[in-house]
Amino acid sequence: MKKKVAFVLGMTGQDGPYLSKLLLEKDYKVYGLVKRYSNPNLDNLKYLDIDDSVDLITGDITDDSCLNHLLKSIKPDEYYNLAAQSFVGASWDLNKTTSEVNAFGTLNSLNAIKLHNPNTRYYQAGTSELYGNADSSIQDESTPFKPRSPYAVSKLYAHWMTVNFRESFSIHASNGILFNHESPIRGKEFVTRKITDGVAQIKCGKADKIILGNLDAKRDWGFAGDYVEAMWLMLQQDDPDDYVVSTGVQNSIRDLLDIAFDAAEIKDWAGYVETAPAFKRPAELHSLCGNNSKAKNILGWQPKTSFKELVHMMVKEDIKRYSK
Ligand code: NAP
Ligand code: G4F
Repeated sequence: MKKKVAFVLGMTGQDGPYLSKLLLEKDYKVYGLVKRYSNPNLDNLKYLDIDDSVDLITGDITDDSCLNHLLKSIKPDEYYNLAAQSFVGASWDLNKTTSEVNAFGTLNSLNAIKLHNPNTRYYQAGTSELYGNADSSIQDESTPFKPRSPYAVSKLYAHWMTVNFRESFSIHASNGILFNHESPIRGKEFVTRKITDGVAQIKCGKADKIILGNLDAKRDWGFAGDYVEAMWLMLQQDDPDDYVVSTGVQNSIRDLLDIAFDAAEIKDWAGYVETAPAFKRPAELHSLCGNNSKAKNILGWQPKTSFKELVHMMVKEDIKRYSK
C-alpha cells in the first residue's frame, strides 16, 4: 500500500520533530521544510533520532513560489503548518517579520493547497495567545479572541484565514488552539526551558542566577509530545474543525520555580532568581487555562504528562547536557 505523505513546516523547532516522530511511527513518508542557513542546526531532530528518517527540503513559508512548486511535486496528503516566529516577547520588535511568516505564510500555504492539491488536509498551529486577557478564567472554542501582542494578532489572521478557506473552498483545514507546551527541546528563550536550563547550570556550577521578568504570570503548560497527537487526530476526522488543546491545569512561574529547583534538589530558589525590566513585556498576558472537553470528546485525545513530570523531565535532560 502507498505510504501517506506528510509535509511538515517548522521542522527544526520544537513541535516539528515530535510530530514527525509520531508520523514516522505511523509509517508516513515525511517531508520537512527547512530555511536556508549558512550553518544549519538539526539538533532537535537529532535529539529524537529522526534526522536520517525525514526528507528535508530547503524553502521558506514567505516564498509563495516555493510552496506552489512543493505542493505540485510532493502532493502531500497532510500539511502541518508549524512554521512561525513563535516568540511572543520578540514580536513587538519584529512585528513585520512576525506578520509575514505567521499571517502571510499561512495565506501562502492555503493558496498553494487550493491551487495545486485541494485534497491536502491542512493543520494550522493556532494559539491560546489569541484569547489575550480573557474575561473568563477558563477558555474554550467559544471564548472571544482579544489578542495583546503582534504575535497574537498575526495568529488571529491565520486562524480566520484557515476558517475562511474551509468555508469558501471546502478545504479540510483545522485550527489547533494549543496552550503552552514544552519539552527538553523547547527553545531556551521560553520561560520553562530558560528556568530548567538555568537550574541545571546552577546545579553543575556553571551559573549562579537566573534573571526573569513577571513571576506572577500563569499558564496551562503541557508536554509537546502529547500535543502533537492532537494535531494528527484533527486531520483524521471526516470534517475539519477547531479544537482547544490544553491540560486544564494552571500554574504560575513561581510554581514552575518551586518544582524545577526541587527537581535539582536545590533549596530556597529566591536566592538564585532576580527580575529585570528587560524580560517584561509591553503588554502582558496574565492568566491562561484551557477547557479541552471538545478535544477529549470528539478526538478522544487527552494529555498524559503532568506539569510536575514535565518539569522534572526537562531539568533531568538539562542536567545531563551540562554533566557531559
Ligand atoms: P518553534 O520551536 O519556534 O519552531 C518554529 C519553526 O518555524 C522553526 O523550525 C523555524 O525555523 C520555523 N520557521 C520560522 N520562520 C520560517 C520561515 N520563514 N519559513 C519556514 N520555516 C520557518 O515553535 P514550536 O514551539 O515548535 O511551535 C510550533 C508552532 O505552534 C508555531 O507556529 C507556534 O507559533 C505554534 N504554537 C506553539 C505553542 C507552544 O507552546 N509551543 C503554543 C501554541 C502555538 P528556524 O528555527 O530555522 O527559524
Ligand atoms: O514562555 P513564554 O515566553 O511563553 P508565551 O509568551 O506564553 O508564548 C508561548 O506560548 C504560546 C501559547 O500560549 C505560544 F503561542 C507561543 O508561540 C509561545 O510558545 O512566556 C510565558 C510567561 C509570560 O507571561 C512571560 O511574561 O512567562 C513570563 N515570563 C517571566 N519571565 C517570561 C520570563 N517569559 C520569558 N520568555 N522569559 C522570561 O524571562
